Formats: sequence, C-alpha cells, structure tokens
Amino acid sequence: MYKNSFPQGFKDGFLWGGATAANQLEGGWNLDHKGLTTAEVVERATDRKNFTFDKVTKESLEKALHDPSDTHYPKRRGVDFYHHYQEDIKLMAEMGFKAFRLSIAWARIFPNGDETTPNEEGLAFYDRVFDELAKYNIEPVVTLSHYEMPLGLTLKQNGWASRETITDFLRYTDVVFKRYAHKVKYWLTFNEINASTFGFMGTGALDSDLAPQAQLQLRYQALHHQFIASALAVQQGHKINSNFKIGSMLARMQTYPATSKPEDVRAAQESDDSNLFFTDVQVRGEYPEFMNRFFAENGITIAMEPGDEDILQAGKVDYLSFSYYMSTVTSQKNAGDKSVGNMVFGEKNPYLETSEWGWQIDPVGLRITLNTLWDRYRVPLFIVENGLGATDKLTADGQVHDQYRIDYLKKHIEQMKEAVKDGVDLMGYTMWGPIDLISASTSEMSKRYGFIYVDQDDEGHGSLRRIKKDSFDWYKKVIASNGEDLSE
Ligand code: BGP
Repeated sequence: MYKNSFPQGFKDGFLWGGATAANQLEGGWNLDHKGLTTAEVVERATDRKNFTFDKVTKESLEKALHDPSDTHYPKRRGVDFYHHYQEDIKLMAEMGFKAFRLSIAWARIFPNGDETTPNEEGLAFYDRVFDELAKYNIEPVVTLSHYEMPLGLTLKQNGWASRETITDFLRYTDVVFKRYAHKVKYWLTFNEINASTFGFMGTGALDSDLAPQAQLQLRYQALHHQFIASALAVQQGHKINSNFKIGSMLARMQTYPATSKPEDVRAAQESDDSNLFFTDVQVRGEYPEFMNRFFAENGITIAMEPGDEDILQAGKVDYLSFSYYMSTVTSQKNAGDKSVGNMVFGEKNPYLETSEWGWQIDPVGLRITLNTLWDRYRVPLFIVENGLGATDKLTADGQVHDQYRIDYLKKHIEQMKEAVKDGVDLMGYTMWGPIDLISASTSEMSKRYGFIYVDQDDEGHGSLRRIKKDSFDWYKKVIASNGEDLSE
C-alpha cells in the first residue's frame, strides 16, 4: 500500500550494544570444572594475513593437550571477563548499552559434552552475568555455539561430523533455555553458520588428513547436522518460552562483479547464492534447488534421515542476524588480485580502502546487504557484528585516540539508517568487540575493536586494566540519540 511516508530513523527500542564470544573474552578456561574447548587448542597464528579455519591437525591437537599453559593458546585466557564481568558490564551500561551479545561456553555447562547432568558452577556463572546485565536493563543476546564446543566431543565422535552431536547439543540447549527462560529473550543458534564449510573452527571435526573431496563431503554433512540441531533447538526453545526470539547468524559476504560483463555478473550472483544458501535453509526451512546441482557436481551426498525436511520446516528462525565487515569482488575466472578476510576469498576492489589486516572497508555494502537480505527473506534483521580491527596506541597519559574507529562506525551507521528509510526492518546493532578481546582468526590481542582498551599484549602480559578510548564517549552519544547524533 502506498503510504506517502517512510521511517525517518531507527525504531524505538533499537538494540544498540556490542558483541563478544566466550572463547575470546572469558578466560577462566580451567576453572570451576569447565571442560577444554575446541577453541582452546588453536594456536596463535604467526602470519596475521594468512589464516585458515582448518589449522588444527592431529599433531597440533596432541601438542595442545600436553601444554597446560595459556602461552600459545590465547583463547584460554581471553581478557578475563570471568573475573572482570562486573566492571565490564558497568562500563557498557555507562555507554548506554541496550543489548550485549555474548555466548555461553557449552563446556562450562557440559565439560565433556556427553554428561547427563550439567555443571552447576558453569550455570551459576551465567546467572551472575545475566543478573548483572539486568541491573542496568541490558538485554542479553546469547549465542549458543560460537566457534567452540567441548573438545570431548571432538575426541569421542569428531564433533559435528557425527549425528550424535545433535543429541548432545539439544541436551545442553534444553538446560540453558530452561535455566535462563526468564533472563534471556534473544538467542542465536550457531555463530556464522557458513564457517562450517571451512573446517575445524566451525565443525569441531578433524579433517586435515582427508582428500579435498572427502573433506568437502564431511563438512557439508557436519553442516547438515547443525541445520537440524538449530531447527530442533528453535522448536525446543519456543516450547520452553513462547516469547523467545531465536535467530540464525551468517557471516555475510556481499559480492560484486568485477565488471559489467554478464559472465562476471553471473559469477557474483553465484557467489552470493553460495553465501545465502545457509540462511535459505534456516529462514525458509529448506535447501534451495541450486544446492542440488552443487552437491551433484561436487560428488556430495547429504545423508538425511526421514523427517529431516519436516524438522527444517518446523524450525525456521524468528530473525536473521549477521556479521558484516567487508565486501568482495568476483569475476568469471576469479583471476584478479586476491583480497583477504575472515572468510572472504575474492578479488580486490580498486574503489575501497582496506584495514591493516587487508579487510576491504565498504559501508555502502552494508546498505546493499541489508536491502538484499530484506528483499529475499522479509524477516527482521539484526547486525550482530561490525567493526574495525586496528592497532591502537596507548599514549603516555593513558589515552587511546581512535578516530579511525569512529570514522568506520559512523559511515556504517549512516548506511544502516539509509536502509531503515528504505523500509528494512532492523532490530539492532551490536558492534563487534566493545571491549578489546582475542581475535577469532589469528588469536592476536593486538587486533583491537573495542571502545574499551584492555592492557594485555599478544603474549598475555599486562595489568588487564580497562581504559576508555575516544570512541567510548562517541558511541555513548550515538546510543543516547538513537543513532541521530553521529558527530564527533
Ligand atoms: C567474526 C567472528 C568473531 C570475530 C570477528 C572478527 O568472524 O564471529 O568471533 O572475532 O569475526 O574477526 P577477528 O577477531 O578475526 O578479527
């Protein structure tokens, strides 16, 4: 219907805040009966631009299991949110956060993954965190699985490669949904569900000694298990509390054609489809037809059990959340200079600047993505990650002048607003890493995203003191004005 009016800005109750993950934030990796996780056996990368998701091998795992320290495994120490959560949440409240995205470490609740009763100390920790957030009216947004699972399930059944893991996951989600039924409303099932096609960090399955085709087969099968687990968790959660909002989470890769040559445009469309396939399954409740061709041409057979298709249909998500850091370019031959990113393997875009880590910065791409996702799915959208990883300098008088971060965020928020004016239903924006934390891809500390600086270096030295950066007050003003005042 023609209305002669359109939204002028972000809706009331827009969820402004920040996003984190347990394995990058918490530390306390071996406290209170928590089990070892898959994230805690990933060694810090030595080459910051050359990162792969599948770097855990049988040998590196063996080495990690015999190393009882956190020296080479920074995700074991995080930034010690485990002991600093009160101070950290207070700082978030000072910025006016409406929402805080965090993940539950599954191995705090089920240390080995296959126990029948949960670990009370782990449950009590998240009670304390949620109660602290409630004090300040900050809405928790909880990821159930963010790049980690109990390592016990890797050792026992090769992680998500096994269908058994669905049962283990649902035992865990049943416990946390019930325990926090009145403390948490917003949930996400799997962080960046598309990561599973890249290997260990997504699947918890060791597959580095497989031939490429067998590897692909394993990863898509593991992904299918996650799709089923996610769809069953959505149904389980809604039964426990019908007010729950349970979403999917995609690492969004906006792809542009290198030229207007139709073959390049088609290559970009294909690349975009291969990114949106994941949300097609989780939002529409079925595999899109083009994947049948992809599976057939790549010799992949997804083992499905009777009823799987119904499960996917019945477990469609309530909203679609995504991370957005960059865009990429592709051409028919994919022959141009390569760009880099957490999961982007395209070509360089001559019109865009890159971050220190080579990620192509593209605020307009965020608007394009928002419009694309809204057009395709018509479900509420939630930007649950966006931000700039940079090397921040602490001045002698204890300040961090991070104007570059303000510039980055400002330009992205401006584009979000344009999409909202176009009619996109946007629920919120939780920028990535409001407090400096360990990098997901390289496990560095020196790649910082936060409004709050944490005094810790790559080797884990430092006082862990929290220091407000210039961007802290800027974001406070953005939130207070509901995204209207972006001035410095
Ligand atoms: C996403 C992950 C996050 C996060 C972010 C930034 O892919 O979901 O966990 O860390 O990327 O990546 P990085 O930490 O590697 O800079």
